[in-house]
Amino acid sequence: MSPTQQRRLVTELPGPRSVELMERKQAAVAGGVGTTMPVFAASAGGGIVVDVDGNHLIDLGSGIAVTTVGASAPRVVAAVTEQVQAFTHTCFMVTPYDGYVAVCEALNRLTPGDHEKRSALFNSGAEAVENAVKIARAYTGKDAVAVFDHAYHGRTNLTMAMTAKSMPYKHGFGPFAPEVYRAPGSYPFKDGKTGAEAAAVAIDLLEKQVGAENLAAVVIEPIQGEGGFIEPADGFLPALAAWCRASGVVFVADEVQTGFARTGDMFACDREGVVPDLIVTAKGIAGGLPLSAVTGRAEIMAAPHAGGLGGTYGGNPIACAAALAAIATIEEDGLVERARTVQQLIFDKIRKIGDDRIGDLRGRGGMVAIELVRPGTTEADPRLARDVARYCHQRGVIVLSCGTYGNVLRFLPPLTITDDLLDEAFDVLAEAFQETE
Ligand code: PLZ
Repeated sequence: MSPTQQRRLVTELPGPRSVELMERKQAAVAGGVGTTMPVFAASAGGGIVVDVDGNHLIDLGSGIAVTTVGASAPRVVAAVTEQVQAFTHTCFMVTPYDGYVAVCEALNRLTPGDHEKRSALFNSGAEAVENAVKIARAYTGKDAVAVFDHAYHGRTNLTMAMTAKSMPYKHGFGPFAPEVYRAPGSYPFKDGKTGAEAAAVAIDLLEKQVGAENLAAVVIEPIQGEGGFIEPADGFLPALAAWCRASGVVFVADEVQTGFARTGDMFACDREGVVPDLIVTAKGIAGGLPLSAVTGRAEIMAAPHAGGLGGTYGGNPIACAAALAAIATIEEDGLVERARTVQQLIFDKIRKIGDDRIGDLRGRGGMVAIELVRPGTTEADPRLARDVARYCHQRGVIVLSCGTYGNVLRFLPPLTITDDLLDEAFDVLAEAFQETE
């Protein structure tokens, strides 16, 4: 049952129960596992997270872009309940079940391009990225993988190598997987380049420093997530995809964060008609249950030998039931369109703030960010980002920061949030700018 869709604070944040749980966390949970807010959740749904003290917080984070359909979407709750009563697990590699096949059919239908496709299911975004690299290597017989500045692809060993930022993701955790090369991307706010110009720089680097004949895959987030919600200039992705196609390099879109209606298209690649060879999905795919996938051209997906792909839990039946229900919710409730409305609403509210420390307002759909800078420059102001986020947190609005320089505030609400809640959340943000030096 969805909580009352209203912000309501009944204690200071964190309240006494959260404080108590935080103490238990410190005594029991490894210190390496951080939290954005010291507030423990009791229930969540729509655009609200209710904490253990009864505070109702407005959710502008969706648990990092996961609960696009809400954290207790009715269809998801019903489908999961039904599946959990039937069976929780058999292992698809032992005795398969139809939910897995149905999710693959849905992915093959929904992802960009009308070529013949196949899919394989995994548990986390990082695991799926790793498998996309395995598949691209098996198909091309080549080793090298190209990624970009500000990229985020996960925390496993290979994906740490692919992720750009050292602290906190990589620091002290090496050595990292070899044959990963990093190219400059497109960052219009900072590089002032057109998409074609930025692509030419990246392609030149890859040709000269790696060589297409050594390159198995180019892996790219169509809008970078953790790295700062960086939306490449128009033409960058199509130019890169075209170069890959002409050079025998597998073009892999990491749509873990951007996928499933988040950006106002079913997938972010759709906007410019980019058709990736492989697309990696997770997060928004299953309404909060752990599921991820690699979907791609049938001939590429066929490259690994039988038994070469898998994992005990990959495509768990409960997660698959949730995914089918989440996808039905997105399609039947028009959440792609809703994401565009959400973008308009957020853009309008932020433009009204009119603070010259907001250097850039960017993003698409329900994936919007502001980059905070010293007025008139592109110089990062991470302290302001931290203070504004803290102000919002204390008033019951969950906002997340991101960016290589920690100076980006990102807004990615569940697409089931009401207009009223959005309006109120961005009033709090406006207040935060007024109150923060
Ligand atoms: N690719 C584009 O955004 C996960 C990371 C949170 P997993 N982003 C949130 C954190 O601090 O760990 C992400 C992503 C993109 C891959 C991943 C990895 O997905 O499900 O976290 O493994």
